[in-house]
Amino acid sequence: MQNDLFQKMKQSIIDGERDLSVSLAKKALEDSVNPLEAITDGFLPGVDAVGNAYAEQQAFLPELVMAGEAMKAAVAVLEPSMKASGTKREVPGIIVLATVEGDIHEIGKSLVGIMLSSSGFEVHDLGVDVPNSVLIAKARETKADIIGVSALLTTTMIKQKELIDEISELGMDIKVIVGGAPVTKDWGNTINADGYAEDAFGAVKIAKQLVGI
Ligand code: B1M
Repeated sequence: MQNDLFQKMKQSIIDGERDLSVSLAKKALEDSVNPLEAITDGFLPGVDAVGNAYAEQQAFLPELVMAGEAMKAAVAVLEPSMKASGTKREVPGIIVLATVEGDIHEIGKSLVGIMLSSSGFEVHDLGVDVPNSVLIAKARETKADIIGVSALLTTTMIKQKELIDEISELGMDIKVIVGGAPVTKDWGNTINADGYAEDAFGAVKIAKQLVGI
């Protein structure tokens, strides 16, 4: 039953059917399907399939755009109940989050933000295509404990390194977590990131470790 729903979710993303992905997300909520499972086991495989097809030139930019829009719309339906399921308690830490400059991929970064805020963190999500200077200014303004930066392009990952270098030159006492599809643990180590996470769960785990809980 649930597998059938997940299969339909995957296909709605592959077909770029925004209205269908939204109604399937609503159905998941009606049927008490865990919203995060709906994203990771239902919709995400569709995004991966389109991404792979694009890489193999079996799909083209319009399909990528439509898949992205369908995914974003489905996540928007599921987001409130994901947030609601988080236990609100004393804020364990303040996090400034963004996708790096030159990069407009927002879905993964937003998922990380949702998971962090539903785990109690105060999250300032600055959006996409955000210059390092803006991240640093916001971190200072909010007295943040952590900056989280997402990069989805091999050409924009370098901005994560530049951020860490700049923070180190400024002598700021703040941790940096990096993530995004092309980002690896090795890359995180190479650029001296304080943490790397493969997915949104991992980001919460690392953030908790970094603030000592
Ligand atoms: Co783009 N795109 N895209 N794209 N896109 C990729 C990334 C690509 C791999 C597709 C491919 O070729 N197979 C490829 C990059 C290749 C490379 O760099 N080597 C690519 C390309 C080339 C491009 C353009 C250059 C295409 C063009 O214009 N010719 C262009 C770039 C524009 C720009 O940014 N300047 C572009 C544009 C777009 C759209 C706008 C059409 C759309 C984005 C829509 C949107 O976000 N609103 C889009 C999409 C949808 C994709 C794919 C298909 C899916 C990305 C996504 O949302 N994944 C992607 C292929 C793929 O990744 N399979 C692709 C779902 C999301 C939940 O996963 O973002 O990885 P992800 O996040 C995960 C983890 O990575 C991790 O947790 C998240 C949840 O588990 N994570 C973190 C992410 N951030 C983290 C931060 C953390 C910790 C963990 O700590 C802070």
